[in-house]
Amino acid sequence: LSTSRAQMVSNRQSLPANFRNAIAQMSPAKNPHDLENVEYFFREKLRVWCRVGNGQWHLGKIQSTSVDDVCVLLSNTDEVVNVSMEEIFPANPDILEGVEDLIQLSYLNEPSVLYNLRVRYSQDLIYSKAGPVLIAVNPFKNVQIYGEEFLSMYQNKALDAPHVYAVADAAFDEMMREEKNQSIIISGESGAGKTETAKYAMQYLEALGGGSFGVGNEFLKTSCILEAFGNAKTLRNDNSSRFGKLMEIHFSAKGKICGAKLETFLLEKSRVIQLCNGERSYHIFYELCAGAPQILKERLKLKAATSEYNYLNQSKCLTIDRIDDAQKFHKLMEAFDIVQIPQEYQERAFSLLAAVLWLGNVSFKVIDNENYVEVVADEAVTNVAMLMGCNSKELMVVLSTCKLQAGRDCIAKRLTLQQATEMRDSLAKTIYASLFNWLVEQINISLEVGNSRTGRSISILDIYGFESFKNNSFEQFCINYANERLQQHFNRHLFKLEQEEYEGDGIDWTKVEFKDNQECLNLIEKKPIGLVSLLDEESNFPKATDTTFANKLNHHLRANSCFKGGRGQGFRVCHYAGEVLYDTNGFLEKNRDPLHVDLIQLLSSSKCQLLNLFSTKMQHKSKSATISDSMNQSVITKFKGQLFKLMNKLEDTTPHFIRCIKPNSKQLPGLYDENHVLQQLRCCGVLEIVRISRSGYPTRLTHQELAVRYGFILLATKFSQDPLNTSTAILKQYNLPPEMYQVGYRKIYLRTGLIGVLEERKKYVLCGILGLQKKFRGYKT
Ligand code: AD9
Ligand code: MG
Repeated sequence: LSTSRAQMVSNRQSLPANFRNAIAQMSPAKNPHDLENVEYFFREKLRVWCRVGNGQWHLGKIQSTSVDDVCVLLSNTDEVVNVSMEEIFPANPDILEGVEDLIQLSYLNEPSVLYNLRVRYSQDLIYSKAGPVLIAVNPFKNVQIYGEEFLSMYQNKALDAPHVYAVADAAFDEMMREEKNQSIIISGESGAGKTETAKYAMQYLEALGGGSFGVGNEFLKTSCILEAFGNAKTLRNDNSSRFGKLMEIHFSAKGKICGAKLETFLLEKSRVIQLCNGERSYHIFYELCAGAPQILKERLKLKAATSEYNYLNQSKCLTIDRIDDAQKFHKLMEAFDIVQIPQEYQERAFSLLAAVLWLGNVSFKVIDNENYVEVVADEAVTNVAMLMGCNSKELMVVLSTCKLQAGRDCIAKRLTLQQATEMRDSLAKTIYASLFNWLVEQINISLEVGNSRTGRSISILDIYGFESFKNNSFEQFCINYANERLQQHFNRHLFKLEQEEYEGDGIDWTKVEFKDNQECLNLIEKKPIGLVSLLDEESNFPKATDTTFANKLNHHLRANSCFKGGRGQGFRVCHYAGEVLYDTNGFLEKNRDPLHVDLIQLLSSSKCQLLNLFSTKMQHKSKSATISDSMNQSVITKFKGQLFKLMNKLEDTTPHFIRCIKPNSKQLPGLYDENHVLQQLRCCGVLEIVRISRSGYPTRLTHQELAVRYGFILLATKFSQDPLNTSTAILKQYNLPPEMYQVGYRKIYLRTGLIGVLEERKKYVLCGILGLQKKFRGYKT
């Protein structure tokens, strides 16, 4: 090998000057926009991408160049435009149009990646790969690539095109082969298709490892319950999951499913009491109202229309296009039976849902000029009491007063209108969140088959993607924090993979630089001066307000480069996916999420066993909080603990990453909004993978592949039995500089852009041969 490399160094001197220049300047990291040699592209009449006034990318050819800008003839309109050097990138040769794996692209720039995905999307090829990562572009329509036929093709390895089935299959194979736990980590923005993708992955694993595990489709049925109680229509997605979930599926030594475990993260409780215009509360409320049989409706005192409930009517959105809530309710009842929730518990759960709805209609009247209130004794409060199995007088007292300890006595103090409303809403949120957690427990009981833990498992993570809105609050902060952690896991894993591949193939591993997000994680997690610690400290301080919290952050976190202060109550964080401005308004209260002792007592005095159960859990929680550190109870600390547990679990698995992309914000098929896609490619780190690969050798061809594609240039005598020798002979023949490639045992590793050079060289040689042939024929005739 070393002799062949030496030969190549000397051969390089014989390259034409412009060609040599092009290659020499092609070494990575020299130029941020790839087009190191505009002159070369101009002379060779190669296609380039250029961004014109409207921000869109267009293909074209360079007509002339000057110091600062370039004149380009656009291919689609024949228009000539002037663009600056920064807005020009090399386009890939035709043979690389619509490649399955972005890593195959010779030029890994943003317009090329966008175009490649677009070409595939227009042919309903919604899946692509970016090295080890699967990219799934949401089709927003039924694409005929699922179901039994495809399941069996992937199982029999008759198909290997990128697909979520292929990812699940690879995870399964690796688990069986290596006896190592696997994970499938799905991310993407709201509406990008994470939950659907997770369901297809579960469908595949259920088909593969079914058999002994019940009657089949258990996972999909549990998804139906979870979606009814944990999903809602938002402005971004008609079926948006408002919680994160991890489904851990266990397999026997024979590869049969022997149980599963579901874990959920941070349900959005505020949705129960407060809605944005155009959004809905959790599906289950509308499904219950639309689908409950008359007898149940009467028992639950349900009103005829959902619009009569204050918790539902505030957003002026009660239905979803093309969704039949009543039919969904019937599906849910079937799922309840599969999960074996006893009839009486189902009814108790429905009673609590109705109680929550009626709670929203409970009203207060102000009884003195200090704004103190009492509950209006109407059908709303009577129904709540009846549905909760409580005494209505007691309920009214709890909702309008709070008990204060005065020496040995306990006195009741009236609440103001605002305090009473908060108490009422807090009760509604507590009941709903407890019901959700209880359902997750029931699902877990039904999925657990024996105690046969085998160490063979595949965990599927469907977690909220990075969020950056105009107004970002505590929820976005938690979501983005989770994404920072996942991104770090992703980066580290990718680098490990790269390194392993290089080392395994016997080539030099020169350390590839990569952007770690540790600094941002420090900003959030560092003790005692990190965002989480400061938030907890301030939440525990009775006189603190959201403004004092913002001031505290500005004062203590300045030194961290990921922290940027903000005006008033705002602060900005530079996340890996972009800068986000948070508004501290509501942070402290959401983080404290107080459990009122009076409410817990009310629940424990109820005749409803479910409420008794919930109150016992809460009592346990509040007791442990007073015994140890009360900060343990804060929402952010609990979330952080859950995240750490999750990361530890994932560290023990071989990860498989799926990045879901939403092609447009209208949830419509066939619409590919480039800017929207680009923003997500940046956010979910797809361009980061591309960047990582650029730092190394993005193009990898086996020796056989190289011989098939470019070997025609060799004389028959130079073909060797040893594919490695053939490869080096080919590269020598093409006069490629040795610093631009590495020769491994199995593969050839090429630097960015080299494959394009090879293609051009091949064309050049072929033209020469064709010209000769023509001449030869002409001579003969
Ligand atoms: V959220 O963060 O929970 O708000 P997800 O989970 O990323 O979001 P979801 O899976 O719910 O998005 O997908 C949104 C919608 O896109 C679905 O309701 C489907 O209508 C549509 N979708 C997603 N993936 C596919 C698919 N592979 N085939 C067809 C799809 N339609
Ligand atoms: Mg979802």
